[in-house]
Amino acid sequence: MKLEAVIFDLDGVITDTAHYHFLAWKHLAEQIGVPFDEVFNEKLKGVDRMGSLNLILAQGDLSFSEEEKVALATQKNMHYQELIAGMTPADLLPGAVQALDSVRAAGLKVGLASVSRNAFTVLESLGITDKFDYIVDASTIQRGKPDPEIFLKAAHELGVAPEHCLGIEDAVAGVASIKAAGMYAVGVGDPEVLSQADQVIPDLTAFNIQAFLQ
Ligand code: B16
Ligand code: MG
Repeated sequence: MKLEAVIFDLDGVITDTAHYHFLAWKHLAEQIGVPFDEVFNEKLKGVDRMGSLNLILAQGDLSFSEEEKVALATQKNMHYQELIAGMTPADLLPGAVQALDSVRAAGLKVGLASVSRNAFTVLESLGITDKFDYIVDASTIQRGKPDPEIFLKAAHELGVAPEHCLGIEDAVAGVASIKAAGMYAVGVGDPEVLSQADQVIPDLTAFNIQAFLQ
């Protein structure tokens, strides 16, 4: 594989907003009587806001009108935005800045593929917006992960063929999205959970771009 670009996921890879999503969804789920734990939360990782709400409602065998669903999703998002309001560069996960810088220093393009509509705000708070050559605007994406759309869009905008891209993800749906896009997938987390990934590392401190360039 001739590597030309690395496309990063945000939540759970670069920063632990995954935990804030968990807290906000758990609060909402319990309010409507749906039991919510870390195991169920795995299914929501990388899935967009309405998709996540639909999974929670299905889990509780609940059905709401579109209007009620928009209100619930908005409530979750406002809670989430309160939780992320105090984020600073100290919230970067170990190895994140080094991984981003090492990719650019190696002469490769750097992309971001997050389905979060809050991604631009989070990147600004972390102070890393300028480390990316292209950041997908989640509001332009029709189909969330595991659909390959978001990774294909990033590759296209970076001007790199998918087979020359490497994607990095912490979510099962995200790894599936990378593989469906025809890219090499590096999973961040548990190898048993991310079994579809080509390689799994515990966190970005273990990411070595040089190993992919030889
Ligand atoms: P928002 P990623 C995803 O971000 C999260 O993993 C997922 O849990 C969340 O529901 C989704 O963003 C939408 O986020 O409500 O902020 O638009 O992993 O693709 O960076
Ligand atoms: Mg993620």
